[in-house]
Amino acid sequence: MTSEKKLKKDSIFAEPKQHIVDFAFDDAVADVFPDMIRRSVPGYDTLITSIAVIAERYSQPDSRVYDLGCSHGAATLATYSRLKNTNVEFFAVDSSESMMRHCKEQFSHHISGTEVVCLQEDIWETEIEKASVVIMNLTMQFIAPDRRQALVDKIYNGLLPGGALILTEKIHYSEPSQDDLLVSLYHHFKSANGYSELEISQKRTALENVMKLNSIDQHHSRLRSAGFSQVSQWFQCFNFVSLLAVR
Ligand code: GEK
Repeated sequence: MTSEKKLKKDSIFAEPKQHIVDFAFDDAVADVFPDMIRRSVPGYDTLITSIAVIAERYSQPDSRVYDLGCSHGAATLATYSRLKNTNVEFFAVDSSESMMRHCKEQFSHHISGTEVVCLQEDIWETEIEKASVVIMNLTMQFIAPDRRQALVDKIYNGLLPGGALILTEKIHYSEPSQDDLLVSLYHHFKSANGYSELEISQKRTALENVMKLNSIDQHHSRLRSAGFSQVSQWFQCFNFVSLLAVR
């Protein structure tokens, strides 16, 4: 888990903006990310701790663990702390230069030498091989929907038999009244965490073109089409779920 003690407060959308530009993982976001993600993702710390527990269960000797869209590297760090005395290799991948800078800085406090390979690249460029565990914690939602099946296929092909993909996503419900309920509970969660109505609505607009949500059924069928033999939902808090897919 991240050790950043004093989290810089996220106030990116606190003032009224004339033009809301598409959300980007730039310096401003990367600087406040640990605060933003905890106040915006219900159960984030539980997710991180539990991902490490699941990763430990599925890791295999002489294999690799990938964290795709690692941001500050929280999932890698938590997993590394459970597996550091094994011969598992870690790959932390993020396309954002700002995120990768923070990630390397985080790792420098906790990890000696070059035990985690940090790759600042698009997931599309990442060669996934000999993987026992692939973590995609809240990243698939930022991948173009028409490329998601190809990405899941690529992850499946890079996993060893018995290897696991841990996939956490914000989801939408196809039944409108259910979706409205979960979205409104989620907004209530954000306002309980100190975000104003203005912040919630401006961020929502900024994310509209960038973050495209699937339903849980779409995630299940994509994972099944790729060939995963077992797909289990192990986490849900409001409209955030996490799936464990085993090859
Ligand atoms: C955590 N997993 O704290 N290639 C590489 N990275 C990407 C791509 C891409 N195509 N698209 C988006 N990203 C983290 C949280 S945040 C979730 C993940 C959020 C990266 C992007 O730069 C960002 O760092 C991350 O995916 C998504 O456990 O902010 O809601």
